[in-house]
Amino acid sequence: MKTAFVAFIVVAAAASQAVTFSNFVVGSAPLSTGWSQNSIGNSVSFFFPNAIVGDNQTLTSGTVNIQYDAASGPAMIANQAVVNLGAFFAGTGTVLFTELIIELDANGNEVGGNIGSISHVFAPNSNPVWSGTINFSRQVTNFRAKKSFTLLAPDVANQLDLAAIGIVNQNVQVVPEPATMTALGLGIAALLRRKRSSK
Ligand SMILES: [Ca+2]
Repeated sequence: MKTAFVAFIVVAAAASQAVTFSNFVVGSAPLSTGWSQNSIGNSVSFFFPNAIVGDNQTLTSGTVNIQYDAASGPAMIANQAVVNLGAFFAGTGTVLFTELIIELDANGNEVGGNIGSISHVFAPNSNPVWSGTINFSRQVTNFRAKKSFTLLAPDVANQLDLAAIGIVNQNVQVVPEPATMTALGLGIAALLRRKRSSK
């Protein structure tokens, strides 16, 4: 009975671990036109129906930039972000990706330099799907992610040249603040004491 009660408290604490994603800034048209995002739990995904350059497209090169803020949630801290990307490319098609992570203070101002960064190039013959992990140089409760995609597909005659963004997904890893673990432990101990004395 006591074990079930403690397990319930731990599950309730775990259920509140959602990261909040906000302040999305996405550009630029026409490649970013029609963009959307979807966030579930600690994960955010972006969709770009018009992020394509190359043969028979409006542009043969262009950029898409994504910026958003993330908050780790009550009593949690973020220490890592995993990037999952997919791209379509043919002929000369190339997609250059970079991302920077910057800590934010309580007012949403950027503080210090980058606490993490990563980059990747999708080029002819490379795998169309890629994942990378950004380990933060320090644990933070609020941060800003800045992603940049440069799409290039200069025309070469008699071949299909295209570059497009497919999957853009990010998973933020959060862990309990050390102080919270202590408080949670003390809270459980207090509840158990109260339960015991009320019998
Ligand atoms: Ca061509």
